[in-house]
Amino acid sequence: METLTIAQLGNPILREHASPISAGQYQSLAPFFSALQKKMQEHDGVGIAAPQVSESIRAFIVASRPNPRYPDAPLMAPTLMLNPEITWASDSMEKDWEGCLSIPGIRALVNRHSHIEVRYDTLEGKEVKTQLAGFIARIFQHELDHLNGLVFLDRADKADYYTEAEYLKQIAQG
Ligand code: K3U
Ligand code: ZN
Repeated sequence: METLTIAQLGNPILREHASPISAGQYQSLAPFFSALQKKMQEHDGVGIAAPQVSESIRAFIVASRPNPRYPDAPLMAPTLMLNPEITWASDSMEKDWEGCLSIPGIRALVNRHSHIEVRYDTLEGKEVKTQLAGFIARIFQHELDHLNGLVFLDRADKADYYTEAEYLKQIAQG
């Protein structure tokens, strides 16, 4: 497996609509998904989508953990989600801070559905239907956007774009 590189904002791969994966391909992609997870962990991310490493296929990993911004975030082991979809979304929305491995050094406030119902396939081909809330729902929506050619800045007000330095000065450290 070639070393994976994270595509940065401006790379047209991030603007593509990623292709569904046929169930027959799942197992043959296992080495790629292992490398994808390693890449996410190397960069300390809580998620990563296949198009971010230039594979335009409908797959991502979600891996929540408590962190300074989201101290109550549940611990969720890295979970691979294939052909994921939102099947229901709450009317209630929440604004909170996001970052992106493809847009280093920038943070923004993004409005997301607070509760969602989703479906996805596992690597073994089993369908999972579940409800997500809070930070995990936020990560899922952020990653699903990557499969549809969107980045978090597309959903933020320009007045809510912060550099990492200003975010740390004004927001994270009061
Ligand atoms: O902003 C980041 C973060 C890391 C740990 C805890 C809290 C925030 C790093 S960026 C990140 O993990 C993205 C990963 C991406 F870009 F590949 F999708 C996921 C993400 C972070 C924050 C909110 C929603 C999604
Ligand atoms: Zn991202």
